[in-house]
This record gives sequence, structure tokens and C-alpha cells, in this order.
Amino acid sequence: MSTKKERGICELYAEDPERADAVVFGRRPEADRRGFLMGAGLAAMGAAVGATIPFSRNMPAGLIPAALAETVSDFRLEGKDEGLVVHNDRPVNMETPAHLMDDDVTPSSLHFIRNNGTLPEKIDLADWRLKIDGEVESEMELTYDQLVSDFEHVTLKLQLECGGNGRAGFNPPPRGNQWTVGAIGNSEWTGVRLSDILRRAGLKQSAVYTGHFSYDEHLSGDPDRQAISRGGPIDKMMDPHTIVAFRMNGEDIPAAHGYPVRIVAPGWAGSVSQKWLTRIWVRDREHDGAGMTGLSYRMPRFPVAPGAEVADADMAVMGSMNVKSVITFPETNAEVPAGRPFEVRGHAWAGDDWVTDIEISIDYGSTWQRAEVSPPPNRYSWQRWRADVRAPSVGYYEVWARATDQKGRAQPMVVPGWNPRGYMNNACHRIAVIAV
Ligand SMILES: Nc1nc2c(c(=O)[nH]1)N[C@H]1C(S)=C(S)[C@@H](COP(=O)(O)O)O[C@H]1N2
Ligand SMILES: [Mo]
Repeated sequence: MSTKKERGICELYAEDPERADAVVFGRRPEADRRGFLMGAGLAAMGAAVGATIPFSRNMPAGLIPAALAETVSDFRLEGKDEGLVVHNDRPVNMETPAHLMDDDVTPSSLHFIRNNGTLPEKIDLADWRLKIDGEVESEMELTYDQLVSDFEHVTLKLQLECGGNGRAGFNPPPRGNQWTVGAIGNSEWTGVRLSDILRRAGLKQSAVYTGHFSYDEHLSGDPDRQAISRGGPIDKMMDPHTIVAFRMNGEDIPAAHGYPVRIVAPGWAGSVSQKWLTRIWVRDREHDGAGMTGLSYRMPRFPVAPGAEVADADMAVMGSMNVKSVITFPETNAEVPAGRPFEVRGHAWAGDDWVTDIEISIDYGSTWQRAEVSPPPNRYSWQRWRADVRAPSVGYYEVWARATDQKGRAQPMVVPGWNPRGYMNNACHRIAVIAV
């Protein structure tokens, strides 16, 4: 089993300069290694270092550009809060620490980012098209203006959680970003219902699945490979909460989150929510694009031992995410008053389902106290919960939170079923507090 993690640019240069060059410069694999920067790569590179590069022809292959040779922790992305944790800078992957997830509606500056490929350069709205083809009565190609003016708008607060959120809890560690709790956000998205678009195109009887395509490129630079191309069963795509979004929190969607248009299919692994969307291929079978096959976004059909090899045939595509919660206040390691109540709060969500109960423990799960849980402002939003908690004496405590959905399924205390890629860890979140 591979335990390879995705890496920051310095590590990548140390281990695989050729691939690192391709990542930084967009050099095609078949190009010679004398260091020529390709047109778009050169422009991007110039933008990244803040100047044109007069001697770019002389730049040796495999040389980490000094301007980019900062550590990953120095990496900054415009519009993003400096408190986000950077797992990787190429592709960009950042998560939100629990205490920065306290807002009911996640500001764009605090929403986690998960990219598999390149970050597309500014896309011109005049050139943008959305193609709908495959198992439809009439293929369509929508311009941006048509998308925005031809269909009813909806604005919804929607949970978007990476399928690998919590991966860091699994042992042995599966490859991929070592997300802790923060690959989840709940921003307000405006767009049109995907179902309205699919109805306009007319679904054939044979339509069972979608396949999504976008502008971002595979890190190898190979134009024939997709960075990611997932999709979902028609029922999920026809749900009125699955939208083709063009605004995030009332503004154009930021570049990193899919400008100008993305899918938001809330409650399922975030990878179903294609960013920089260009095409929806309606299919007569489960889609088989990048991220649909092998071990990607698939779970074993039966429990497996940690570290086990699982045959592809024994894996099935993930559907809804599961019940989960996060403690957003206080921040872990905060001081709280001993003997007097202090507020504990956070959010909870449950994929396609919803949360009915939250319980809090400060004695390692021996006793539990009920928290108040608010109904979601709309379906598929996360839900606010809060409780007044009292630490009986001075000392070190842990606050644990456990959510239960309307079907009676609760979060496990320990990391649930190990799986080869480390998906769906919904173990209880816990924080430390010091009562003084
Ligand atoms: N085109 C494209 N869409 C994509 C991805 C990507 O790499 N490329 N990553 C997916 C994954 S794995 C997740 S979890 C979500 C993350 O969305 P965010 O970056 O807006 O938080 O986008 C999904 N959509
Ligand atoms: Mo993801």
C-alpha cells in the first residue's frame, strides 16, 4: 500500500524535479528538459514571481524558482485568511482550523480549498460555455448569459465536505491530503437547479449518471488527462438542492472555488461538485472519469482490516457523507472559568440527512449532556448547536461532541472503518480546555 502524501513544492523538487517543473511551468512531458517555459506556463510563472522573466530560456530544468522556494507554511493565496492550514501549494489544498469555522455561513476567505490539478487562469465569461450532451433529447450549449437569465435562481447555504475530511485520523495513513477536521464549509451559493437544466435538455430513459468536466488541467500537463471528472446518479443530480452555482456568498465565485461556474451537490463527497465547469455528460452507466474508478472515492463493500489491500471489484462509489460535528468555540486549549458555566458551540451535519441531537461530554464519554440544536436554515445547510458546560474544578478537560442524525445514527468515538484512501472519518471532534 502506498503511503505517499501529496507534497509542497520544495519536497516535490527534491524528489521529482521533472514532475515539479511540469507542475510549476506547465511543461508538456514530451518537451525537452532544457528549461523552456511554455507560453501559458511562462505567463503564470511571471505572474507568480511578480515580473516577466527575461532569461527564461536559460532557466535550468528542475531548478526551484527562488521566488517560489518559500516553505509551504509561507504560502499565501489572495483572498484567503492567513489562519488556514496549507497542506499543499501545488495543487492548492488548504483547510480551516475548527475555531475559524464558527460562522453560520462560511466566508469565502475561510472556506477550505481542494484542488487536484492546476488552478485555471482567469476565464473570460464571453468564452465560457456549458455543454450538456449524452443521454439527452437535445444537446445544449449554454452561454453564461443564458445560464443566468434562462433559469430560476436559488440561493442556499450548503455544506461542502471533502470525502477525505478526517483522513489524518486513519492508521496506517492512506495517501492524500492529511485533512484533520477542516475540509468542510457551509457558504451561501447562488445558481440554478441542475434539474432545471437537465429537464430543458430532456433526459432519455437511458440516463442514469452524470460525468462532469472542467477547465483545470492534470498536473502532468497532459491535455488528454483530466485533473478530476466525477459525477453522480441522476436522482442526486435531479435533487432541487443540487445546483449549478455562479455566486458564492453574494459575489462572483473566487478563482480557487471554481469561477465562473461550478456544481454544488451538497452532502456528498465534495469531488462531485465540479469547479470551473464546462460540460455535463449524461451517461447510460456509472461515469468512469478521473476519480470514479479504482480506489478513488470508493469504499470497501464490507469492513476491512487496517492496511488491507482491497480489490477494485470489492469497492463501491461513495454516496452521502455521514453524520458529523465540529466544536468551533472555544478554541482548543482555551482557558475557561472553573465552577461556572461557559459556552461551547459548533455545527453539525449529516450528508443527505440531518442532525437531531448533539451531546457533550467533559469526562471522556462517561456522562453526556444534551446541547441545543437549531434546525437548518434550509436543507443541506449545517446546523448550529450550543451548550452551557461547567467544569467542576480547576484542571485539564476535554470537550467531546457527538451528533446523531434523524435515523438514529451517531458519530463513533473512535475512527471508523479503515479504508484504502481514508474517506468518511466521522469520529467525534474533541478539544482541550483549561479550567482556571
Ligand atoms: N474542476 C475541479 N473541481 C473540483 C476539484 C478539482 O480539483 N477540480 N476538487 C473537488 C474536491 S475533491 C472537493 S473536496 C471540492 C472542494 O471545493 P472547494 O475547493 O471550493 O472547497 O471541489 C471539487 N471540485
Ligand atoms: Mo475532496
